Amino acid sequence: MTHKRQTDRLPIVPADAKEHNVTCHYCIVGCGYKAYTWPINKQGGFDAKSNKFGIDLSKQQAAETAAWYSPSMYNVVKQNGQDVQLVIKPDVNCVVNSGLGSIRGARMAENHTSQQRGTQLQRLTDPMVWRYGSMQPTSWDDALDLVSRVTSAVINEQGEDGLFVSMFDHGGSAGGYENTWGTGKLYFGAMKIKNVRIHNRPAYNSEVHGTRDMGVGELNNCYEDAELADTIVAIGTNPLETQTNYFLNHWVPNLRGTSLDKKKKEFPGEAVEAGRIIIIDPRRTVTVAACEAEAGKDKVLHLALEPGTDLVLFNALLTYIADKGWIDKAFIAASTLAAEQGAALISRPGGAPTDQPLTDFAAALAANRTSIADAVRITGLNGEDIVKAAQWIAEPKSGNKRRRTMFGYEKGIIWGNDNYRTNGAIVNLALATGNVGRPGGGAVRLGGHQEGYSRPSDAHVGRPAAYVDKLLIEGRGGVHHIWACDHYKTTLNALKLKQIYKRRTDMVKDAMNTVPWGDRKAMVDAIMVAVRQGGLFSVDIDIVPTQIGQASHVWLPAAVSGEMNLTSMNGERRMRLTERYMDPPGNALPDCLIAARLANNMERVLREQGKAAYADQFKGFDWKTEEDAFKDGYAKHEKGGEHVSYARLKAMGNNGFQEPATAFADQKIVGTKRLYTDGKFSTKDGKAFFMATPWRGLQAPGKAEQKAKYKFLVNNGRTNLVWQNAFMDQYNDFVMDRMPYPFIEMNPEDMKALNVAAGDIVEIFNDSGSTQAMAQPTPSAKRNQTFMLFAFPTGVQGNVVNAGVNELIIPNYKQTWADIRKIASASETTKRVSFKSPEYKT
Ligand SMILES: Nc1nc2c(c(=O)[nH]1)N[C@H]1C(S)=C(S)[C@@H](COP(=O)(O)OP(=O)(O)OC[C@H]3O[C@@H](n4cnc5c(=O)[nH]c(N)nc54)[C@H](O)[C@@H]3O)O[C@H]1N2
Ligand SMILES: Nc1nc2c(c(=O)[nH]1)N[C@H]1C(S)=C(S)[C@@H](COP(=O)(O)OP(=O)(O)OC[C@H]3O[C@@H](n4cnc5c(=O)[nH]c(N)nc54)[C@H](O)[C@@H]3O)O[C@H]1N2
Ligand code: SF4
Ligand SMILES: [Mo]
Repeated sequence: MTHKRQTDRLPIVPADAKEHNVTCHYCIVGCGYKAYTWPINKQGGFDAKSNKFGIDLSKQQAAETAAWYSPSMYNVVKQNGQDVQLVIKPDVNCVVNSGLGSIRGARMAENHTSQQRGTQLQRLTDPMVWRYGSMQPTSWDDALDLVSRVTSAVINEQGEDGLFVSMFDHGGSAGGYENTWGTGKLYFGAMKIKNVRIHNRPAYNSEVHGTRDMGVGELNNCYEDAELADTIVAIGTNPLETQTNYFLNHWVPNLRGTSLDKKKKEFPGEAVEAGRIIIIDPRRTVTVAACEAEAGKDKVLHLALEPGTDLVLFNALLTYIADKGWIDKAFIAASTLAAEQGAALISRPGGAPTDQPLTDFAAALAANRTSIADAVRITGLNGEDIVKAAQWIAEPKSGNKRRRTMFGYEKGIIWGNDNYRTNGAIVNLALATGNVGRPGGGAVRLGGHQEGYSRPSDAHVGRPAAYVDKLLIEGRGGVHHIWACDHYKTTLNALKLKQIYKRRTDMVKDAMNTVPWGDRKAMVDAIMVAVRQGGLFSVDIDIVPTQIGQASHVWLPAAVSGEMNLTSMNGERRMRLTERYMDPPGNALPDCLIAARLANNMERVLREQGKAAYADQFKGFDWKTEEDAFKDGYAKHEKGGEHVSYARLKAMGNNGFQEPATAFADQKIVGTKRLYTDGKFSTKDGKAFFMATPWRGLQAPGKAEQKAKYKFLVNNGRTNLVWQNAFMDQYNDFVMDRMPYPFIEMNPEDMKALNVAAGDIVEIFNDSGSTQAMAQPTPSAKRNQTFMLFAFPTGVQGNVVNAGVNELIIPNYKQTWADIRKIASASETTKRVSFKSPEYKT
């Protein structure tokens, strides 16, 4: 909001301002920040003694000074009921970001609620319930009583399978160890809920089954490895925009050659040079442009393959590298499944589909053998580039030293065609070249949110897990609890889900409208009549009114990181504690405490009904604070958790430690820099598996047909400025002035053919649904290949993603095809938006 506030001066942070450790609660990177708070009627002075920076501020500061903060890093908020000034600025001493902010994280302060400055007044302050035809505020007791009575009534009739749950599984914003534990203990401990899904996919499962089945956990390296690698292979990711400070603070130094000293120190006697990068993405991203600017074009190889064909490329690379003898034979022999076992083995830990065997190197190579010519035909790449990629990945360096290659992948393949095998094909390459568990290596997810998972076992869910959206569409279930996700904006087959969800929840609303609110028994009875006829009772636990929440009957207001103490870990497993630096708005509570109160209410209601044994299952939620949830969950259940406490984490500051903790020594938590350094993997005998990953075309049902029928690829994903479904940004003018509508990048010739000009609104439509976006001319876009911002409030890309998933119920958001037509010319709103290319030129 500050960009319109004509802010001409900001208060100096006084020397005695309170200081809190903060980990940015947005993306996986988890940059370190410091939150400073001090009374509203005070400010610091110029002299070194009276300001927090300890610097004489009357003198001109250098350009790169840390003694500075921007208007977006400032706000006036409540702390223990008092107005305080708040500054949240990047921490120069945090090894993750070294003082860098990003266009998302550096807005954390202005994205908190301030009554005084009018920011984020959309936040929910009280539980809200459907009564008298609209959402009305009420008390926690009243709202939770209704939720528990309806939930238990549905369970009494349909069993626990009648309770559907959508819940986050991550850290950072809307997650963290406290909150995954709170919700997990409720739904997987007290109950055994099977019809449960995760925020970003329609089932309760792993988005990277492939690598896990092979025995290779997906966050196995450390951020320093990106500085040490000879070659970085970036697959289906756009890290400048989506893992921003990891890219800027750890990849760019390698590409620039400024991490050579680190390399020399780590690898004495090895030839070292500036890093190279291979970027595998059908689209030319700003990451490609930035890498070319930083490393020089000769060190950047962009493989703009046909969408969804990554698997073929990896199989061809594996074949070529193996035939050249560039594999790491010693590593394969010591750390992966032995050949004689592999040939006969069809091993599927956890029950992977039968046609996807985990096996040994030789058997996998035989199954995956792909010629360069075949790869050229299917991927559309040229053969020289594929060979070049093989050389950059594995050709031995001078002195016959093995090349150190880091493989990082994200949603371009996770939400891509044949997720399981493509994931496996990447890990095949990394294992074959000995690049897991070693400096400068890694086969890793680059990540989305931070992580912070601590829950009782989910084994009862089974594999494949229930396709929850499909069941909701089929009319199953009677009650739905939604924790911090907005499927209306972020799921697949979204239009269909919305149509049915609205119909089912409206049935319950109509029933509720017939009963006076105070007559609880009559209310529950009326709801149950509607439920028996196919209605659905919906409870949304969120921080703002959401789109799916428009259908809900109860909203429960949650607190975010900083309004509560919260722990989570980043993409190199770095765990930190964000310390509570302000009050949540109104009566909002941490998610873990909402879960606990819900459990308390379930216990009370069940006891009333004479179900003592079932009621007893809801015991153990007598938490007063989020720290109680942490002690009950992480500290007791996670590997190394016994070494970790809030006090110890606080002392470890913004650098924290890397999980798992192995000891507490010299007043420090001892962590683990890299996984698998001993060459032992997460399998029974420690030997990693290779995977047979033969190509089977566009694999998810409906994809090939959609491709054949419609002209435009509707590739989709993220942009630097916007965080997720814009739940905060939709009330932030800085973002909304730039992005009033979601953009769709289009080739200018395609636009001409459709008579579409910059800023015009186009409709994107196919058999699954339709949506709209603002046309953004993009000269680097290939003909017939568009890219649309995902999950935006004013245009949901998921409306046109079809329902087909892979056999493990992983969605394929990225490969979507549709037709496009103009529906409106650029309005006053879009006319003032800049459509300049975001590429920077050198
Ligand atoms: N600015 C910003 N950063 C974020 C987020 C955000 O909302 N905004 N969200 C966070 C979250 S939750 C996540 S999961 C991550 C996601 O991080 P990323 O995965 O990096 O982001 P996406 O934009 O979803 O997709 C990455 C790329 O996949 C490419 N792609 C599409 N199809 C294919 C294909 O067939 N093959 C290959 N190889 N690539 C393909 C797209 O062109 C796109 O450039 O970002 C995190 N960081
Ligand atoms: N087409 C398409 N669809 C996609 C993707 C794609 O690439 N393309 N990517 C997928 C991915 S990777 C992701 S992560 C999902 C994102 O899908 P969602 O998780 O549905 O989207 P978010 O924007 O992360 O939603 C977060 C919600 O939590 C609320 N919230 C924030 N903080 C808190 C909190 O502390 N407590 C509570 N209770 N609520 C809170 C916010 O207000 C918001 O409503 O989208 C998926 N969908
Ligand atoms: S890069 Fe990610 S963690 Fe770092 S400041 Fe930006 S959003 Fe936050
Ligand atoms: Mo994500």
